[in-house]
Amino acid sequence: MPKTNLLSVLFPETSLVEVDDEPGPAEAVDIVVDVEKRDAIVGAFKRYSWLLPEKYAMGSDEYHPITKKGSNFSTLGGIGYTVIDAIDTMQIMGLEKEYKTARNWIATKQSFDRDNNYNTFETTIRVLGGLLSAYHLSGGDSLFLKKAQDLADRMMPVFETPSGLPYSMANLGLRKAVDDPHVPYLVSTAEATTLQLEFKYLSKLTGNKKYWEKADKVMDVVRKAERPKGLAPIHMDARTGTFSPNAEIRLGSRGDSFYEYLLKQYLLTKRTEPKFREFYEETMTAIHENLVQRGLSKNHVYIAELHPERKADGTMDWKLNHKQDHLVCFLAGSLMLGATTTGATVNRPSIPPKASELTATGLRDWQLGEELLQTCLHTYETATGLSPEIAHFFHDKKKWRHPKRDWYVSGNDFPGNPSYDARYILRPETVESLFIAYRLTGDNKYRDAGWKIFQSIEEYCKIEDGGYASILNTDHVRTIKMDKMETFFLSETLKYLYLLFTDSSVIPLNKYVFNTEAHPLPVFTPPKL
Ligand code: DMJ
Repeated sequence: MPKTNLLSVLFPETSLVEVDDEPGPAEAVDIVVDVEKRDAIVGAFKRYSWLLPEKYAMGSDEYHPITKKGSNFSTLGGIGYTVIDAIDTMQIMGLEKEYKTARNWIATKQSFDRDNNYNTFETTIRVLGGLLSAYHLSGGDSLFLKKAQDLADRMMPVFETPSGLPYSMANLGLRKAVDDPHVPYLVSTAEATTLQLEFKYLSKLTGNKKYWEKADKVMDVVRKAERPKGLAPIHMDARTGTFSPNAEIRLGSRGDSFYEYLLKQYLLTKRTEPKFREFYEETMTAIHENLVQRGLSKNHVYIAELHPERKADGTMDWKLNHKQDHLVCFLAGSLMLGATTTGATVNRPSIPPKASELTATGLRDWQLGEELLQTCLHTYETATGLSPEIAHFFHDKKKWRHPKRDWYVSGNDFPGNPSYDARYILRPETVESLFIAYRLTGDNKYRDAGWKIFQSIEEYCKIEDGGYASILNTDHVRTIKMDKMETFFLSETLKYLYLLFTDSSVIPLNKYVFNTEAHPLPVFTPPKL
């Protein structure tokens, strides 16, 4: 089967901007496209995810697949949250018609001039990231860069805090930062530290150093802050630049992409900034030392949380909480990618890497990544074959009651009243890790697992006349669908599934870094600004 890059076939006049070849996982000769499965994923995107939103809700921020309606964050109109998050998936899948329609909407109707508050982090990863990828993948279509710069300029006031940590919201129309009136200066750690790839790449493209400096300053503040056990609690204070004393430590919500971007910042700028490598390595060691636990039934490894607790003498201590968010599953692929880059003794480790090509910490992280991915797949062993939002792990032998599983859903009363934890909201983290694991090993078990997940999505989340919905209870076959299709289903879940079945020349891991919303950005040498 010849290697095909759909983009250069579809857009020959603006074929992919060349990116330098970098050290990193070598292209494997045996990672070839699986045409049938790849095209089935394209079919899902095309027939069920895109055409109907185009018909009913083009340009709306969010899409509701059951009522077939769009909704916007502002009564003044949408900013194209969904379509911008999805456009690079169209480019990568080679969906010319859909791409042209989307681009035309962005060119003629899209506006950020909305007097409304938008979350700094979500807008950066989904919209700014989407525009930057679209710019690169279009071969430099200036429309996307102009939009990206317009958006970033409207958000820049968020960095004007005493410490430099960003406010959590921006009013894009008024070009003003917005603080939370109930908890002033409270910043979520992942949100503050997941802007750097996007703002730095924008500096590289525009030659304007202001984006770089503001984003990099945030990392300097976080680096200097005292971190309990070498880990990062999920909240910070934008006045002082310190971690909140009562905040939990977790790799799930509000913590996750802090850990993800440590590695990715190092890789994006061609490994020229050792401070990120050091920060990443220290932090991974802290995870191994403090959070890694094993299940009672199957001995699966999981990443627990630490919750602050006041002791009888009034001092604070940390207590393990044996819960793992679905979000944590990004870490499996991230550890494997880190092992073959920061943890490698050679520039291009084999596929799969030989033990002799990895350092001791590289080997340690590779093994944890592989094992954690198996745990994430273990959480997909439910009635629907889909993983819940949150898995609690049995840790007390007296309460342990499920010989087949290491985990359970807390407060689940199915089918009647499932807890929030029981839902599957079309999240991507496990398929993201499967994609990375497959590219780094060539082991078909990862494709098989991804295909199984895709089939479960087809069976339980697909709405027959268009779109995909989140489901309320992963552990019941008569689960109820919710009228919401998260934008990350289009930007991440289907993109990573697609890339799992393409050959490895499509967005190769040694030339691209995916932002946390799966928007690929090309690696580059830091510009002299
Ligand atoms: C996405 O918006 C990003 O992956 C983010 O980092 C975490 N949450 C969702 C997907 O689950």
